[in-house]
Amino acid sequence: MTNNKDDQQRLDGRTKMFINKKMSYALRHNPQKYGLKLDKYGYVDLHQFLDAMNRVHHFRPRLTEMTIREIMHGAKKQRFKIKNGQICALYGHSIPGIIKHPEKVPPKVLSHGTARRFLPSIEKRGLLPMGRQYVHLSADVDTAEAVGKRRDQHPAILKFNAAAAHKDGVKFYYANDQVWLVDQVAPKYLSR
Ligand code: HQG
Repeated sequence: MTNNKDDQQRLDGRTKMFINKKMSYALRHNPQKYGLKLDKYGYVDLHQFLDAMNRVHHFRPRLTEMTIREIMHGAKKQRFKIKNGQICALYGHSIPGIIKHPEKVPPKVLSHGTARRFLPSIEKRGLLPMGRQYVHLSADVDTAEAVGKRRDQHPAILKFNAAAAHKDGVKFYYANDQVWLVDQVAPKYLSR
């Protein structure tokens, strides 16, 4: 690990966002492009990850563990986790092999923020993972609102009766304190 305080101070918001995006891309969507292989929990060796990121993107100054930790701590969303010299994305995966997440008992109610234009389809088919491995749910309405605003200025916030679904045997996976994952959500558990 390089102690690179000066390098960090030079990192502006745009650079941090760029690094964040590339980290998400590598750890959620296309590790292959970086010559990386995630384990079944989505983890990869941190040093291999840093080498790959630097090789592909030619970061100057070089991307270090300290910079990544700084970005992670400063971010509003907890997207990544570093543990035992490995790093993973906590949610959002779209790679072919299913990534396993810890199963947990959910809060009684979860929320899902979405675009109003998707509602007719969601009312009919329920929530589906679409391009990702899992449906993503928010622990609170503010988070759901922020998620929905990515696609609609006035998003629809759906209430998911997680307690009823859990009782019926639906499995819930924990990503972080704000984000929960399920395989899909039947329309009967959803309300406005
Ligand atoms: C919608 C970001 C039509 C669903 C966010 C959503 C989150 C349907 C979109 C995380 C549907 C999928 C995930 C159906 C679901 N018919 N539309 N039957 N079922 N949809 O991006 O939940 O910033 O894959 O409502 O903040 O929006 O990247 O999922 O609008 O936490 O860290 O299909 O990604 O996090 O969109 O977002 P997404 P999401 P980051």
